Amino acid sequence: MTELNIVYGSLESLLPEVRAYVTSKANLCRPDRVHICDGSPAEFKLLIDAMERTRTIKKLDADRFENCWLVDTDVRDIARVESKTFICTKNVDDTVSETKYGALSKLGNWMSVESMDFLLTRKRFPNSMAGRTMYVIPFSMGPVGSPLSKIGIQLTDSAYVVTCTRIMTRVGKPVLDYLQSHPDTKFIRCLHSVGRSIGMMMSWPCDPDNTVIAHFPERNEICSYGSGYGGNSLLGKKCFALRIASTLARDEGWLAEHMLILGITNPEGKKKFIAAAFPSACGKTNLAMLQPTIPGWKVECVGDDIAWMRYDDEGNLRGINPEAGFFGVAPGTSMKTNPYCMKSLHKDTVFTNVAYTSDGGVYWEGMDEEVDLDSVHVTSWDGRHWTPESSFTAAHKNSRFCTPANHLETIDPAWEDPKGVPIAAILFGGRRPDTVPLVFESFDWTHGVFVGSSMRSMTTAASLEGVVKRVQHDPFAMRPFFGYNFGHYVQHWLDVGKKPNAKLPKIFHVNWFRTEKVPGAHDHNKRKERYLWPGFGENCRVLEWIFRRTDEEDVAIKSPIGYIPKPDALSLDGLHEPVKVDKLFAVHKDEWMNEVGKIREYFDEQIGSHMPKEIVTELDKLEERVKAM
Ligand code: OXD
Ligand code: MN
Repeated sequence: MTELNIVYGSLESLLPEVRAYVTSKANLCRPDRVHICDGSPAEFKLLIDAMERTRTIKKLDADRFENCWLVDTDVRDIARVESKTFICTKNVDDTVSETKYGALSKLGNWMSVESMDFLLTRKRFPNSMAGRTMYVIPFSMGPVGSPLSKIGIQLTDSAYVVTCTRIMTRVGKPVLDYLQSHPDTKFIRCLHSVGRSIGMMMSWPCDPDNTVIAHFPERNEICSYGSGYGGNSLLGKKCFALRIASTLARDEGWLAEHMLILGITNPEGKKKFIAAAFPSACGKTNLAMLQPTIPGWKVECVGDDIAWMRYDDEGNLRGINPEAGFFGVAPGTSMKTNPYCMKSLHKDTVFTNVAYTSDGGVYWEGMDEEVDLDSVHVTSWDGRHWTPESSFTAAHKNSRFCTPANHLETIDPAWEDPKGVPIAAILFGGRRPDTVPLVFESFDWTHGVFVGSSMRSMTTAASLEGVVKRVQHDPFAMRPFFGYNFGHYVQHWLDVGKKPNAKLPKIFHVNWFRTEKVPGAHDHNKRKERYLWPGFGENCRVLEWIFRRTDEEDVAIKSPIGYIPKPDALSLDGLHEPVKVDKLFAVHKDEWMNEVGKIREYFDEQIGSHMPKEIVTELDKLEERVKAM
């Protein structure tokens, strides 16, 4: 064991258990230096200096962007890598359901604890931090000290990861102080290294061929090697707040979900909170920050990606946003689609893989109103001169902004309430060009759990793999984030609904993305489609209907798939263009028979006997109702 070279902070500020963790991992990864993070401005300066030295980071024009930075990654390290992400448990069944016909599990990858330990401690991590600094980040997911919050200690050799974690979580001194005064607190161990890359001065070291992201729920540990990007490296986010937290939630009787939380207030001043699950890059951030177009309504944001929800003593399901910032997809974000977000991106923000303009600003696809492309040169995220005629995109499709939540004008006053906010409705949704109406309400909790289990959506660029646009199953929008066997997860949702005295939220499904064929239009023989619903700020019309339904207003009629708005119940006054309500809400027998078939095939192949009987019964009942149409 060698003496650690502590260059910032002191080992004494750490609890003995934390100190032992740091020491053992430092002895494995062999960093040159150890820095114990306190979250201070002085530390921020050191991080920026370190990244400027390696040319990792570029400062944006200070007149327009106060303390804003741009980072470009290695072109091979640009998204989450699902095939290299594993859950390691003693028994396979604890992680994945029984698949049929030898099919690979699409709901998580299992590896034995022993094999993964061998790989990590013998092949990946030894000396992986040589030449670099190991940062020790004490962080809290959720407000420090809230009964709904959890603590993590992340070790990383990436100053970029520290900088983003300072935005995305609560870090440093308050967490250390909390641990000192609550020495029995369990913490999640999070080890991250960008890996052994050639040349220590590389601006974006990574080891893509050997990347592995491992979770050990039985010992509350995460180990991530080889990637510095997003959910692969900001371990508080997907690895902790979803995969590990979902297993904690199963054991402790709560829910950790891939959901935004918003507060919505009607013109009479009545407020409710709604949680909504959509797959990655399907508009959670835009919905959470929505600017309503109907007069008198207000929407405020509690969180845009993750919700932790737990019953209080009165039986209300209360939710917190465990994060402290937004790590949102940049392309498509504009003054038109998300004005509040755009305004908050001018301060304390780190942009990753967006394009750079010659006047020191940023550009991405969709920002055409904001940037005068005639007067600036644009350099694409991968360093090429870009013009609107270029055959490649200026920003990477999965480029991101990382910005503090409290800079948002519409951040909800209760967003850091340690008790959380009471959830009145849960929405599931995806990108569905056909079949699925704009909104429907489930008949009851069990049916709602079935609706979540059978979600399908078009793929997006948030994952490195499977980028081709096709509709895939994405139950609960959690497909890449389950910490345990999906069949058990569904059972847990059913059990949550059976809690005595529970005031259960109503469950809905929404689809902003239904299209129709443009008559006569052909584009290289491809079908040309247009959206049937304007989306964005107009989605408040759907939220209004949901709000009224949570008050049991008589504004719904029964359809074979759930309750839909009565004719005229959806407020359409003031829409710029008329919408085709019939097409938006049509439930076609042939499409739904096909849907039932796809869901059955998927349940059968992927979940088999692990699927709770109640959910299979819901599928049978749906089929009967559709057949009877
Ligand atoms: C995210 C994702 O980064 O879901 O939030 O991929
Ligand atoms: Mn997400």
